[in-house]
Amino acid sequence: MRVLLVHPSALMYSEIFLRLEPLGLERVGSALLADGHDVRLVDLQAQPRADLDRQVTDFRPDAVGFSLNYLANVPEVVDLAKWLKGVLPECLVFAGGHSLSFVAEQVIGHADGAIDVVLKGEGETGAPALLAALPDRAIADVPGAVTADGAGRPPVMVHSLDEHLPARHLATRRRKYFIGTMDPAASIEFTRGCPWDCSFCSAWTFYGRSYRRLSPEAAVEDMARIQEPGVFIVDDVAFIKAEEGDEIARQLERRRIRKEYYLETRCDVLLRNEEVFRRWRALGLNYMFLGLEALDEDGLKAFRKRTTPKVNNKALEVARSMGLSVAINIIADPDWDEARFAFVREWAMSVPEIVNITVQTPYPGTETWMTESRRLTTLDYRLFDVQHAVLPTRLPLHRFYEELVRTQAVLARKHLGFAALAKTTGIVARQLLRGQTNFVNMIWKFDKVYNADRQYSEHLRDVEYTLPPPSEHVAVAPERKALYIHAPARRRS
Ligand code: B12
Ligand code: SF4
Repeated sequence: MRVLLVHPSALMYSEIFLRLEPLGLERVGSALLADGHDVRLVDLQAQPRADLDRQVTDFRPDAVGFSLNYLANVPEVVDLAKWLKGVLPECLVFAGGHSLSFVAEQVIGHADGAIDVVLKGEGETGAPALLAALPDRAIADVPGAVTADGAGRPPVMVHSLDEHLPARHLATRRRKYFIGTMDPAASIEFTRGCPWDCSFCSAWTFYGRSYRRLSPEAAVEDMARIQEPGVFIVDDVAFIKAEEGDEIARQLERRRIRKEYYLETRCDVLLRNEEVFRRWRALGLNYMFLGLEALDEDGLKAFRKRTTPKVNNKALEVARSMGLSVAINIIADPDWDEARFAFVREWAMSVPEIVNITVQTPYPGTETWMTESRRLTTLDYRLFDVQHAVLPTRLPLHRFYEELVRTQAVLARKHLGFAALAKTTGIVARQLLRGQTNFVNMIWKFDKVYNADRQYSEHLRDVEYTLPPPSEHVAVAPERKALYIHAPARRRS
Protein backbone atom coordinates (compact mmCIF):
# COMPACT_ATOMS: atom_id res chain seq x y z
CA MET A 1 0.00 0.00 0.00
CA ARG A 2 1.20 3.57 -0.64
CA VAL A 3 1.33 5.38 2.71
CA LEU A 4 2.10 9.05 3.27
CA LEU A 5 3.02 10.16 6.82
CA VAL A 6 2.64 13.83 7.71
CA HIS A 7 4.05 15.85 10.63
CA PRO A 8 2.32 19.24 11.16
CA SER A 9 4.21 22.52 11.25
CA ALA A 10 6.25 23.68 14.23
CA LEU A 11 4.95 26.25 16.65
CA MET A 12 7.01 29.40 16.18
CA TYR A 13 7.70 29.52 19.88
CA SER A 14 9.62 26.26 19.91
CA GLU A 15 11.25 26.91 16.54
CA ILE A 16 13.31 29.70 18.03
CA PHE A 17 15.43 27.27 19.96
CA LEU A 18 15.15 24.04 18.03
CA ARG A 19 13.56 22.03 15.28
CA LEU A 20 13.73 18.27 15.69
CA GLU A 21 13.21 15.35 13.38
CA PRO A 22 9.83 13.56 13.62
CA LEU A 23 11.18 10.54 15.47
CA GLY A 24 7.76 9.05 16.25
CA LEU A 25 6.73 9.06 12.58
CA GLU A 26 10.11 7.64 11.56
CA ARG A 27 9.47 4.70 13.89
CA VAL A 28 5.91 4.24 12.64
CA GLY A 29 7.31 4.45 9.09
CA SER A 30 9.90 1.81 9.93
CA ALA A 31 7.16 -0.60 11.11
CA LEU A 32 5.16 0.02 7.91
CA LEU A 33 8.22 -0.53 5.71
CA ALA A 34 8.81 -3.84 7.50
CA ASP A 35 5.30 -4.88 6.43
CA GLY A 36 6.17 -4.15 2.81
CA HIS A 37 4.36 -0.83 2.40
CA ASP A 38 5.67 1.97 0.21
CA VAL A 39 6.15 4.84 2.68
CA ARG A 40 6.87 8.55 2.25
CA LEU A 41 7.00 11.34 4.82
CA VAL A 42 6.35 15.08 4.67
CA ASP A 43 7.51 17.10 7.66
CA LEU A 44 5.82 20.51 7.61
CA GLN A 45 8.24 21.70 10.29
CA ALA A 46 10.93 21.58 7.64
CA GLN A 47 9.10 21.51 4.31
CA PRO A 48 6.70 23.93 2.61
CA ARG A 49 3.03 23.05 2.20
CA ALA A 50 3.64 22.72 -1.55
CA ASP A 51 5.61 19.53 -0.85
CA LEU A 52 2.51 17.97 0.70
CA ASP A 53 0.37 18.99 -2.28
CA ARG A 54 2.96 17.47 -4.62
CA GLN A 55 3.13 14.16 -2.75
CA VAL A 56 -0.65 13.88 -2.72
CA THR A 57 -0.87 14.51 -6.47
CA ASP A 58 2.17 12.49 -7.61
CA PHE A 59 2.32 9.65 -5.06
CA ARG A 60 -1.47 9.31 -4.75
CA PRO A 61 -1.35 7.58 -1.34
CA ASP A 62 -3.85 4.88 -0.36
CA ALA A 63 -3.50 5.97 3.25
CA VAL A 64 -2.31 9.16 4.97
CA GLY A 65 -1.27 9.18 8.64
CA PHE A 66 -0.94 12.42 10.61
CA SER A 67 1.15 12.79 13.75
CA LEU A 68 -0.44 14.83 16.53
CA ASN A 69 1.87 14.97 19.51
CA TYR A 70 0.81 18.52 20.35
CA LEU A 71 -2.64 19.89 21.12
CA ALA A 72 -1.79 23.20 19.50
CA ASN A 73 -1.54 21.43 16.13
CA VAL A 74 -5.05 19.91 16.29
CA PRO A 75 -6.82 22.60 14.18
CA GLU A 76 -4.10 22.45 11.51
CA VAL A 77 -4.35 18.67 11.20
CA VAL A 78 -8.16 18.62 11.19
CA ASP A 79 -8.17 21.19 8.37
CA LEU A 80 -5.52 19.27 6.42
CA ALA A 81 -7.57 16.06 6.78
CA LYS A 82 -10.68 17.84 5.48
CA TRP A 83 -8.74 19.15 2.49
CA LEU A 84 -7.27 15.71 1.82
CA LYS A 85 -10.62 13.92 1.86
CA GLY A 86 -11.83 16.44 -0.70
CA VAL A 87 -8.89 15.71 -3.00
CA LEU A 88 -8.64 11.94 -2.44
CA PRO A 89 -12.02 10.75 -1.14
CA GLU A 90 -11.01 7.05 -1.26
CA CYS A 91 -7.85 7.55 0.80
CA LEU A 92 -7.83 6.22 4.38
CA VAL A 93 -7.01 9.07 6.75
CA PHE A 94 -5.67 8.14 10.16
CA ALA A 95 -3.89 9.97 12.95
CA GLY A 96 -1.99 9.17 16.13
CA GLY A 97 0.38 10.66 18.67
CA HIS A 98 0.81 11.67 22.28
CA SER A 99 -1.74 14.44 22.85
CA LEU A 100 -4.22 13.10 20.33
CA SER A 101 -4.49 9.89 22.35
CA PHE A 102 -6.07 11.88 25.20
CA VAL A 103 -8.66 13.68 23.02
CA ALA A 104 -9.26 11.06 20.31
CA GLU A 105 -13.06 11.05 20.37
CA GLN A 106 -13.30 14.85 20.22
CA VAL A 107 -10.91 15.11 17.27
CA ILE A 108 -12.86 12.46 15.36
CA GLY A 109 -15.87 14.72 15.98
CA HIS A 110 -14.10 17.89 14.78
CA ALA A 111 -12.99 16.14 11.59
CA ASP A 112 -16.58 15.27 10.73
CA GLY A 113 -15.70 12.16 8.71
CA ALA A 114 -12.39 13.47 7.35
CA ILE A 115 -10.34 11.38 9.83
CA ASP A 116 -11.45 7.76 9.53
CA VAL A 117 -9.64 6.53 12.59
CA VAL A 118 -7.44 7.70 15.44
CA LEU A 119 -4.93 5.23 16.78
CA LYS A 120 -4.22 5.76 20.45
CA GLY A 121 -0.86 4.84 21.93
CA GLU A 122 2.27 3.56 20.23
CA GLY A 123 2.08 3.64 16.44
CA GLU A 124 4.58 0.83 15.73
CA THR A 125 1.84 -1.65 16.63
CA GLY A 126 -1.29 0.27 15.65
CA ALA A 127 -0.40 1.49 12.15
CA PRO A 128 0.60 -1.88 10.59
CA ALA A 129 -2.43 -3.55 12.24
CA LEU A 130 -4.70 -0.87 10.78
CA LEU A 131 -3.48 -1.35 7.22
CA ALA A 132 -3.68 -5.13 7.61
CA ALA A 133 -7.31 -4.79 8.74
CA LEU A 134 -8.28 -2.54 5.85
CA PRO A 135 -9.17 -5.18 3.22
CA ASP A 136 -11.65 -6.78 5.67
CA ARG A 137 -12.97 -3.38 6.75
CA ALA A 138 -12.17 -4.41 10.33
CA ILE A 139 -10.74 -1.05 11.33
CA ALA A 140 -12.72 -0.75 14.55
CA ASP A 141 -11.15 -4.00 15.84
CA VAL A 142 -7.60 -2.68 15.63
CA PRO A 143 -6.08 -2.20 19.12
CA GLY A 144 -6.15 1.49 20.06
CA ALA A 145 -8.60 2.41 17.27
CA VAL A 146 -11.18 5.13 17.83
CA THR A 147 -13.69 5.73 15.03
CA ALA A 148 -16.94 7.64 14.71
CA ASP A 149 -18.54 4.53 16.27
CA GLY A 150 -16.45 4.93 19.42
CA ALA A 151 -13.38 3.35 21.01
CA GLY A 152 -12.56 -0.32 20.56
CA ARG A 153 -9.83 -2.41 22.14
CA PRO A 154 -7.03 -0.79 24.18
CA PRO A 155 -3.72 -0.07 22.40
CA VAL A 156 -0.86 -2.55 22.51
CA MET A 157 2.73 -1.70 23.37
CA VAL A 158 5.45 -2.64 20.93
CA HIS A 159 6.96 -5.98 21.94
CA SER A 160 10.52 -4.67 22.10
CA LEU A 161 11.86 -1.17 21.48
CA ASP A 162 14.74 -2.77 19.55
CA GLU A 163 12.24 -3.42 16.76
CA HIS A 164 11.65 -0.72 14.18
CA LEU A 165 14.62 1.58 14.66
CA PRO A 166 13.70 4.95 13.12
CA ALA A 167 13.66 5.06 9.30
CA ARG A 168 15.57 8.33 9.25
CA HIS A 169 15.91 8.40 5.48
CA LEU A 170 12.17 9.18 5.30
CA ALA A 171 12.78 12.70 6.68
CA THR A 172 14.45 14.16 3.63
CA ARG A 173 15.30 17.69 4.87
CA ARG A 174 17.75 16.54 7.49
CA ARG A 175 19.84 19.73 7.49
CA LYS A 176 16.84 21.63 8.85
CA TYR A 177 16.99 19.91 12.24
CA PHE A 178 18.95 21.66 14.96
CA ILE A 179 19.01 22.48 18.65
CA GLY A 180 20.78 25.65 19.73
CA THR A 181 24.31 25.59 18.41
CA MET A 182 24.07 21.88 17.55
CA ASP A 183 23.21 22.48 13.92
CA PRO A 184 22.45 20.08 12.29
CA ALA A 185 21.29 17.59 14.92
CA ALA A 186 19.51 14.23 14.90
CA SER A 187 17.36 12.74 17.69
CA ILE A 188 17.62 9.36 19.37
CA GLU A 189 15.58 7.42 21.91
CA PHE A 190 17.23 5.11 24.48
CA THR A 191 14.28 4.65 26.84
CA ARG A 192 10.54 5.22 26.85
CA GLY A 193 8.30 6.30 29.74
CA CYS A 194 9.00 7.70 33.16
CA PRO A 195 8.70 6.10 36.62
CA TRP A 196 7.90 9.44 38.33
CA ASP A 197 4.41 10.93 38.39
CA CYS A 198 4.55 14.72 38.33
CA SER A 199 1.06 16.18 38.45
CA PHE A 200 1.43 18.45 35.40
CA CYS A 201 2.98 15.85 33.08
CA SER A 202 1.51 13.25 30.74
CA ALA A 203 4.75 11.42 29.92
CA TRP A 204 3.96 8.85 32.61
CA THR A 205 0.21 8.56 32.02
CA PHE A 206 0.67 7.84 28.30
CA TYR A 207 2.83 4.80 29.02
CA GLY A 208 0.93 3.63 32.13
CA ARG A 209 3.87 4.69 34.30
CA SER A 210 6.04 2.04 32.67
CA TYR A 211 9.71 2.48 31.86
CA ARG A 212 11.30 0.50 29.03
CA ARG A 213 14.61 0.67 27.21
CA LEU A 214 16.33 -0.35 24.04
CA SER A 215 19.13 -2.87 24.47
CA PRO A 216 22.53 -1.13 24.48
CA GLU A 217 23.35 -2.98 21.22
CA ALA A 218 20.26 -1.58 19.44
CA ALA A 219 20.84 1.90 20.89
CA VAL A 220 24.42 1.93 19.64
CA GLU A 221 23.41 0.48 16.26
CA ASP A 222 20.90 3.32 15.90
CA MET A 223 23.57 5.86 16.86
CA ALA A 224 25.97 4.40 14.32
CA ARG A 225 23.40 5.07 11.57
CA ILE A 226 23.21 8.78 12.43
CA GLN A 227 25.12 11.00 10.03
CA GLU A 228 24.70 14.29 11.94
CA PRO A 229 27.43 15.49 14.32
CA GLY A 230 24.93 16.51 17.03
CA VAL A 231 22.43 14.21 18.77
CA PHE A 232 19.48 15.12 21.01
CA ILE A 233 18.60 12.25 23.36
CA VAL A 234 14.80 12.56 23.65
CA ASP A 235 14.37 10.42 26.80
CA ASP A 236 12.29 12.24 29.40
CA VAL A 237 14.85 11.41 32.08
CA ALA A 238 18.20 10.25 30.77
CA PHE A 239 20.26 7.60 32.55
CA ILE A 240 17.86 6.72 35.36
CA LYS A 241 19.74 3.43 35.62
CA ALA A 242 23.46 4.03 35.78
CA GLU A 243 24.43 0.63 34.35
CA GLU A 244 22.42 1.25 31.16
CA GLY A 245 24.01 4.62 30.44
CA ASP A 246 27.39 3.09 31.23
CA GLU A 247 26.99 0.17 28.86
CA ILE A 248 25.89 2.37 25.96
CA ALA A 249 28.88 4.63 26.64
CA ARG A 250 31.23 1.63 26.74
CA GLN A 251 29.99 0.36 23.38
CA LEU A 252 30.16 3.83 21.81
CA GLU A 253 33.74 4.14 23.02
CA ARG A 254 34.59 0.70 21.64
CA ARG A 255 33.10 1.56 18.25
CA ARG A 256 34.78 5.00 18.38
CA ILE A 257 31.49 6.80 17.73
CA ARG A 258 31.90 10.46 18.69
CA LYS A 259 29.11 13.01 18.64
CA GLU A 260 28.04 16.10 20.50
CA TYR A 261 25.10 15.34 22.84
CA TYR A 262 22.17 17.16 24.43
CA LEU A 263 20.00 15.39 27.01
CA GLU A 264 17.32 15.98 29.63
CA THR A 265 17.37 14.56 33.12
CA ARG A 266 16.26 15.10 36.69
CA CYS A 267 18.39 16.76 39.36
CA ASP A 268 18.25 13.77 41.71
CA VAL A 269 19.24 11.38 38.90
CA LEU A 270 22.23 13.56 38.05
CA LEU A 271 23.37 13.46 41.68
CA ARG A 272 22.81 9.72 42.03
CA ASN A 273 24.52 8.78 38.76
CA GLU A 274 27.13 11.51 38.56
CA GLU A 275 29.82 9.13 37.29
CA VAL A 276 27.77 8.12 34.24
CA PHE A 277 27.19 11.74 33.31
CA ARG A 278 30.92 12.42 33.68
CA ARG A 279 31.65 9.50 31.36
CA TRP A 280 29.21 10.93 28.80
CA ARG A 281 30.79 14.35 29.23
CA ALA A 282 34.06 12.84 28.04
CA LEU A 283 32.16 11.25 25.13
CA GLY A 284 30.78 14.62 23.93
CA LEU A 285 27.90 15.54 26.23
CA ASN A 286 27.86 19.35 26.14
CA TYR A 287 24.29 20.38 26.93
CA MET A 288 21.88 19.31 29.62
CA PHE A 289 18.30 20.32 30.31
CA LEU A 290 17.17 20.08 33.94
CA GLY A 291 13.46 20.47 34.71
CA LEU A 292 13.58 22.48 37.92
CA GLU A 293 9.99 23.74 37.48
CA ALA A 294 9.81 25.62 40.81
CA LEU A 295 12.28 27.42 43.07
CA ASP A 296 10.59 26.78 46.40
CA GLU A 297 9.55 23.75 48.42
CA ASP A 298 5.81 24.47 48.12
CA GLY A 299 5.95 24.77 44.34
CA LEU A 300 7.87 21.48 44.02
CA LYS A 301 5.34 19.77 46.27
CA ALA A 302 2.41 21.11 44.26
CA PHE A 303 3.95 19.62 41.08
CA ARG A 304 4.78 16.41 42.96
CA LYS A 305 8.35 16.69 41.66
CA ARG A 306 9.62 14.54 44.55
CA THR A 307 12.73 16.63 44.94
CA THR A 308 13.83 19.60 47.05
CA PRO A 309 15.45 23.00 46.38
CA LYS A 310 18.57 21.66 48.14
CA VAL A 311 18.88 18.70 45.75
CA ASN A 312 18.26 20.99 42.78
CA ASN A 313 20.94 23.46 43.84
CA LYS A 314 23.43 20.68 44.48
CA ALA A 315 22.70 19.26 41.01
CA LEU A 316 23.34 22.65 39.41
CA GLU A 317 26.70 22.78 41.19
CA VAL A 318 27.62 19.32 39.92
CA ALA A 319 26.60 20.21 36.36
CA ARG A 320 28.66 23.41 36.56
CA SER A 321 31.65 21.49 37.84
CA MET A 322 31.46 19.33 34.72
CA GLY A 323 31.59 22.41 32.50
CA LEU A 324 28.25 21.62 30.88
CA SER A 325 25.93 24.20 29.33
CA VAL A 326 22.83 23.77 31.43
CA ALA A 327 19.31 24.93 30.58
CA ILE A 328 16.64 24.90 33.26
CA ASN A 329 12.91 25.37 33.07
CA ILE A 330 10.72 27.32 35.47
CA ILE A 331 6.94 27.15 35.23
CA ALA A 332 5.25 30.55 35.53
CA ASP A 333 1.95 30.43 37.37
CA PRO A 334 -0.67 32.71 35.78
CA ASP A 335 -1.16 33.96 39.32
CA TRP A 336 2.28 35.63 39.29
CA ASP A 337 2.34 39.39 39.80
CA GLU A 338 5.04 41.95 38.90
CA ALA A 339 6.96 41.28 42.10
CA ARG A 340 7.13 37.54 41.45
CA PHE A 341 8.34 38.07 37.86
CA ALA A 342 10.96 40.51 39.15
CA PHE A 343 12.14 37.97 41.73
CA VAL A 344 12.48 35.25 39.09
CA ARG A 345 14.33 37.63 36.73
CA GLU A 346 16.75 38.53 39.48
CA TRP A 347 17.33 34.90 40.41
CA ALA A 348 17.75 33.86 36.79
CA MET A 349 20.33 36.58 36.17
CA SER A 350 22.27 35.48 39.22
CA VAL A 351 22.85 31.94 37.97
CA PRO A 352 25.00 31.01 35.00
CA GLU A 353 22.44 28.60 33.52
CA ILE A 354 20.14 29.26 30.57
CA VAL A 355 16.73 29.82 32.17
CA ASN A 356 13.60 29.05 30.20
CA ILE A 357 10.13 30.06 31.34
CA THR A 358 6.94 28.28 30.33
CA VAL A 359 3.39 29.04 31.44
CA GLN A 360 1.56 26.56 33.64
CA THR A 361 -0.90 24.75 31.36
CA PRO A 362 -3.18 21.90 32.39
CA TYR A 363 -3.17 19.26 29.64
CA PRO A 364 -5.69 16.48 29.10
CA GLY A 365 -4.07 13.30 30.39
CA THR A 366 -2.49 15.01 33.38
CA GLU A 367 -3.69 15.11 36.94
CA THR A 368 -3.80 18.90 36.93
CA TRP A 369 -6.32 18.78 34.08
CA MET A 370 -8.74 17.24 36.59
CA THR A 371 -7.67 18.91 39.83
CA GLU A 372 -6.94 22.48 38.73
CA SER A 373 -9.88 24.25 40.25
CA ARG A 374 -9.37 27.54 38.42
CA ARG A 375 -11.62 27.71 35.39
CA LEU A 376 -9.91 27.60 32.01
CA THR A 377 -10.26 30.97 30.29
CA THR A 378 -10.06 29.43 26.81
CA LEU A 379 -10.55 26.06 25.13
CA ASP A 380 -8.72 27.08 21.94
CA TYR A 381 -6.29 24.20 21.17
CA ARG A 382 -3.80 26.66 19.64
CA LEU A 383 -3.22 28.36 22.99
CA PHE A 384 -2.26 25.14 24.78
CA ASP A 385 1.42 25.49 23.96
CA VAL A 386 2.87 26.55 27.35
CA GLN A 387 3.47 30.05 25.97
CA HIS A 388 -0.08 31.31 26.54
CA ALA A 389 -2.10 31.68 29.75
CA VAL A 390 -5.14 29.44 29.64
CA LEU A 391 -5.92 29.96 33.34
CA PRO A 392 -7.02 33.30 34.83
CA THR A 393 -4.12 35.69 35.33
CA ARG A 394 -3.84 37.84 38.45
CA LEU A 395 -2.46 40.69 36.32
CA PRO A 396 -4.60 41.91 33.42
CA LEU A 397 -3.82 39.49 30.54
CA HIS A 398 -1.86 41.97 28.41
CA ARG A 399 0.16 43.05 31.44
CA PHE A 400 0.90 39.38 32.23
CA TYR A 401 2.31 38.93 28.73
CA GLU A 402 4.37 42.10 29.06
CA GLU A 403 5.96 40.73 32.21
CA LEU A 404 6.42 37.27 30.70
CA VAL A 405 8.00 38.59 27.51
CA ARG A 406 10.15 41.03 29.45
CA THR A 407 11.44 38.17 31.55
CA GLN A 408 11.99 35.92 28.55
CA ALA A 409 13.75 38.73 26.69
CA VAL A 410 16.07 39.49 29.60
CA LEU A 411 16.95 35.83 29.86
CA ALA A 412 17.35 35.39 26.12
CA ARG A 413 19.60 38.43 25.85
CA LYS A 414 21.72 36.94 28.59
CA HIS A 415 22.37 33.96 26.33
CA LEU A 416 21.69 35.06 22.80
CA GLY A 417 22.98 38.61 23.10
CA PHE A 418 26.29 40.02 21.96
CA ALA A 419 28.36 38.62 24.81
CA ALA A 420 27.03 35.15 24.13
CA LEU A 421 27.39 35.62 20.39
CA ALA A 422 31.03 36.54 20.87
CA LYS A 423 31.53 33.21 22.60
CA THR A 424 29.86 31.35 19.76
CA THR A 425 31.51 33.23 16.89
CA GLY A 426 33.71 30.26 16.02
CA ILE A 427 30.73 27.91 15.98
CA VAL A 428 28.68 30.30 13.84
CA ALA A 429 31.49 30.73 11.34
CA ARG A 430 31.92 26.96 10.99
CA GLN A 431 28.16 26.50 10.53
CA LEU A 432 27.94 29.18 7.87
CA LEU A 433 30.81 27.57 6.01
CA ARG A 434 28.81 24.33 5.98
CA GLY A 435 25.69 26.22 4.84
CA GLN A 436 23.95 25.67 8.22
CA THR A 437 21.95 28.78 9.08
CA ASN A 438 19.37 27.50 11.60
CA PHE A 439 21.23 28.71 14.69
CA VAL A 440 22.14 32.10 13.22
CA ASN A 441 18.55 32.73 12.11
CA MET A 442 17.34 31.88 15.58
CA ILE A 443 19.44 34.62 17.17
CA TRP A 444 17.71 37.32 15.17
CA LYS A 445 14.19 35.90 15.26
CA PHE A 446 13.57 36.29 18.97
CA ASP A 447 11.98 39.74 19.17
CA LYS A 448 9.61 39.01 16.31
CA VAL A 449 8.26 35.90 17.99
CA TYR A 450 8.15 36.83 21.65
CA ASN A 451 5.93 39.82 21.65
CA ALA A 452 3.24 40.71 24.22
CA ASP A 453 0.87 42.26 21.66
CA ARG A 454 1.08 39.23 19.48
CA GLN A 455 0.56 36.77 22.31
CA TYR A 456 -2.39 38.77 23.60
CA SER A 457 -3.99 39.12 20.16
CA GLU A 458 -3.80 35.36 19.66
CA HIS A 459 -6.55 35.10 22.28
CA LEU A 460 -8.83 37.21 20.09
CA ARG A 461 -8.82 34.98 16.99
CA ASP A 462 -11.95 33.16 15.82
CA VAL A 463 -12.04 29.68 17.28
CA GLU A 464 -13.34 26.83 15.17
CA TYR A 465 -12.35 23.81 17.24
CA THR A 466 -12.41 23.74 21.03
CA LEU A 467 -11.01 21.34 23.58
CA PRO A 468 -13.49 19.34 25.61
CA PRO A 469 -13.69 20.98 29.04
CA PRO A 470 -12.61 18.80 31.97
CA SER A 471 -15.77 16.85 32.81
CA GLU A 472 -15.60 17.84 36.44
CA HIS A 473 -13.09 19.28 38.82
CA VAL A 474 -12.07 17.04 41.66
CA ALA A 475 -10.23 18.03 44.80
CA VAL A 476 -8.48 14.67 45.06
CA ALA A 477 -6.47 13.27 42.16
CA PRO A 478 -8.45 10.75 40.06
CA GLU A 479 -7.58 7.09 40.08
CA ARG A 480 -4.41 6.77 38.04
CA LYS A 481 -5.68 4.05 35.77
CA ALA A 482 -8.31 6.46 34.48
CA LEU A 483 -5.52 8.63 33.01
CA TYR A 484 -3.51 5.87 31.32
CA ILE A 485 -3.38 5.33 27.57
CA HIS A 486 -1.36 2.12 27.80
CA ALA A 487 -1.97 -0.28 30.66
CA PRO A 488 1.05 -0.54 32.98
CA ALA A 489 3.56 -2.95 31.41
CA ARG A 490 3.75 -5.35 34.35
CA ARG A 491 0.03 -6.07 34.26
CA ARG A 492 0.05 -7.17 30.65
CA SER A 493 0.18 -10.89 29.98
C1 B12 B 1 11.19 15.51 21.68
C2 B12 B 1 10.01 16.26 22.27
C3 B12 B 1 9.73 17.49 21.73
C4 B12 B 1 10.39 18.06 20.52
C5 B12 B 1 9.53 17.78 19.27
C6 B12 B 1 10.16 16.82 18.32
C7 B12 B 1 9.22 16.47 17.17
N1 B12 B 1 9.34 17.16 16.09
O1 B12 B 1 8.37 15.61 17.30
C8 B12 B 1 10.37 19.56 20.87
C9 B12 B 1 11.55 19.83 21.76
C10 B12 B 1 10.35 20.50 19.68
C11 B12 B 1 9.12 19.62 21.71
C12 B12 B 1 8.40 20.75 21.88
C13 B12 B 1 7.30 20.85 22.68
N2 B12 B 1 6.84 19.89 23.51
CO1 B12 B 1 7.51 18.07 23.54
N3 B12 B 1 8.23 16.39 23.86
C14 B12 B 1 9.21 15.74 23.33
C15 B12 B 1 9.40 14.41 24.08
C16 B12 B 1 10.46 14.64 25.16
C17 B12 B 1 9.78 13.19 23.29
C18 B12 B 1 8.96 12.95 22.02
C19 B12 B 1 9.59 11.85 21.24
O2 B12 B 1 10.30 12.07 20.28
N4 B12 B 1 9.39 10.63 21.69
C20 B12 B 1 9.89 9.45 21.03
C21 B12 B 1 8.99 9.06 19.86
C22 B12 B 1 9.43 7.74 19.28
O3 B12 B 1 7.68 8.93 20.38
P1 B12 B 1 6.44 9.83 19.92
O4 B12 B 1 6.86 11.02 19.17
O5 B12 B 1 5.55 10.04 21.07
O6 B12 B 1 5.69 8.87 18.87
C23 B12 B 1 5.04 7.69 19.27
C24 B12 B 1 3.55 7.86 19.56
O7 B12 B 1 3.19 9.13 20.02
C25 B12 B 1 2.88 7.46 18.31
N5 B12 B 1 2.73 8.40 17.20
C26 B12 B 1 3.32 9.58 16.96
N6 B12 B 1 2.93 10.06 15.78
C27 B12 B 1 2.06 9.19 15.25
C28 B12 B 1 1.35 9.21 14.06
C29 B12 B 1 0.52 8.14 13.74
C30 B12 B 1 -0.22 8.16 12.45
C31 B12 B 1 0.38 7.06 14.65
C32 B12 B 1 -0.51 5.93 14.34
C33 B12 B 1 1.08 7.05 15.87
C34 B12 B 1 1.93 8.11 16.14
O8 B12 B 1 3.72 6.42 17.84
C35 B12 B 1 5.09 6.78 18.06
C36 B12 B 1 5.91 5.54 18.29
O9 B12 B 1 5.47 4.81 19.39
C37 B12 B 1 7.96 14.25 24.70
C38 B12 B 1 7.88 13.41 25.93
C39 B12 B 1 7.50 12.00 25.60
N7 B12 B 1 7.92 11.12 26.40
O10 B12 B 1 6.84 11.69 24.61
C40 B12 B 1 7.58 15.70 24.95
C41 B12 B 1 6.12 16.08 24.99
C42 B12 B 1 5.38 15.32 23.91
N8 B12 B 1 6.15 17.53 24.69
C43 B12 B 1 5.30 18.23 25.35
C44 B12 B 1 5.15 19.64 25.25
C45 B12 B 1 4.18 20.28 26.22
C46 B12 B 1 5.85 20.39 24.31
C47 B12 B 1 5.70 21.89 24.05
C48 B12 B 1 4.27 22.38 23.90
C49 B12 B 1 6.35 22.67 25.16
C50 B12 B 1 7.73 22.22 25.45
N9 B12 B 1 7.88 21.22 26.28
O11 B12 B 1 8.64 22.81 24.93
C51 B12 B 1 6.51 22.12 22.77
C52 B12 B 1 5.62 22.41 21.57
C53 B12 B 1 5.87 21.56 20.35
C54 B12 B 1 5.41 22.15 19.05
N10 B12 B 1 4.18 21.90 18.62
O12 B12 B 1 6.13 22.83 18.39
C55 B12 B 1 4.47 17.35 26.24
C56 B12 B 1 3.09 17.05 25.65
C57 B12 B 1 2.03 17.49 26.57
C58 B12 B 1 0.74 17.41 25.89
N11 B12 B 1 -0.14 16.59 26.41
O13 B12 B 1 0.52 18.08 24.89
C59 B12 B 1 5.38 16.08 26.38
C60 B12 B 1 4.62 14.78 26.68
C61 B12 B 1 6.39 16.39 27.49
C62 B12 B 1 5.83 16.37 28.87
N12 B12 B 1 6.56 15.75 29.74
O14 B12 B 1 4.81 16.91 29.21
N13 B12 B 1 8.87 18.40 22.27
S1 SF4 C 1 8.08 15.92 34.52
FE1 SF4 C 1 9.80 14.60 34.08
S2 SF4 C 1 10.11 13.41 35.95
FE2 SF4 C 1 8.06 14.30 36.08
S3 SF4 C 1 6.73 12.66 35.27
FE3 SF4 C 1 7.21 14.06 33.57
S4 SF4 C 1 8.97 13.14 32.57
FE4 SF4 C 1 8.79 12.20 34.59
